[in-house]
Amino acid sequence: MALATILYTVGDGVATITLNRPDKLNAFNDEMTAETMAALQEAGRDKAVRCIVLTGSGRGFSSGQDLAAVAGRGAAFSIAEHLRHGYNRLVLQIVTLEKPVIAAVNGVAAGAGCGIALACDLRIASDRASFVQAFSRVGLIPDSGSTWLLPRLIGYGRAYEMAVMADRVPAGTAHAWGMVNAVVPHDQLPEVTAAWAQRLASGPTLAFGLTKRAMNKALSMTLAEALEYEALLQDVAGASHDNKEGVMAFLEKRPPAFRGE
Ligand code: LHQ
Repeated sequence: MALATILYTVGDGVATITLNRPDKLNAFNDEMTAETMAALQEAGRDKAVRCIVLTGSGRGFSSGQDLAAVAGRGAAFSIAEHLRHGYNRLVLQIVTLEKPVIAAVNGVAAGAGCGIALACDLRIASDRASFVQAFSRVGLIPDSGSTWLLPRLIGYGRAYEMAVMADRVPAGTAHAWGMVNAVVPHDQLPEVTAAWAQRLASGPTLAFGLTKRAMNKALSMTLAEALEYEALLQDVAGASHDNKEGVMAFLEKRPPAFRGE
């Protein structure tokens, strides 16, 4: 892939997508949205990839929509169409990609950048990171999944506070509120992320993917429906190489050698 706005690397089962417009704190223009979607599609297709890391270059994770890029588009510009063709697809792509996606939040995550971090399965934050629902600062409502994702992660009261106050929530508070899985010293973010990603990439990828599907669906199901869906998907996981290998490894008192299938 010839890329202008992101970096894409694959190694040891992990694909790393680095948003790479550091002068703008990795604000999304149309090209960066398209390249990120293409990279996620490639990571989804590539059997060698069993975990994806999304991070930013420089001092930001992403400042959301590049406001300069949309400012001059005139009255014919439809935000709804912009969302449908861009962030909505990107967020759904992350949530439906059946491999673990880690956001390594290296700095500020604002607006759509915050929504995209929330769409990832796990968030590891630098102690310099912060989260801002910046939308109301520019007279907008939260988008990029924030109205759905944020109340589920931190509850309505805190989510609404973030939306209407639009203050920066520092990494420590985000952790206390359940928005991030871990906070690490800034210079340790790459190595801690690599350790988590390595562990996930050597795990039972099929089961991890089905877990993601089941948990996301269960959020809008009754308990009875979720139990039945678990039963259906457990049949699929139960027919996998990794289920047989996991059981054998347990009985033989050795570590499992999962293949991700
Ligand atoms: C930026 C941006 C940015 C351009 C920093 N754009 N340049 C969907 C559909 C359609 C329309 C609208 O929106 C959406 C969804 C959204 O995402 S709406 C929310 C858009 N994002 C924002 O409103 C956040 C704007 N940025 C900020 O509030 C601050 O930059 C934050 C709080 C993120 C960081 O503050 P600082 O650490 O103080 O950095 P800074 O403000 O000095 O920014 C550094 C540079 O990055 C600066 O450029 P310069 O040439 O002056 O050095 C900024 O202009 C540029 N930049 N965000 N979104």
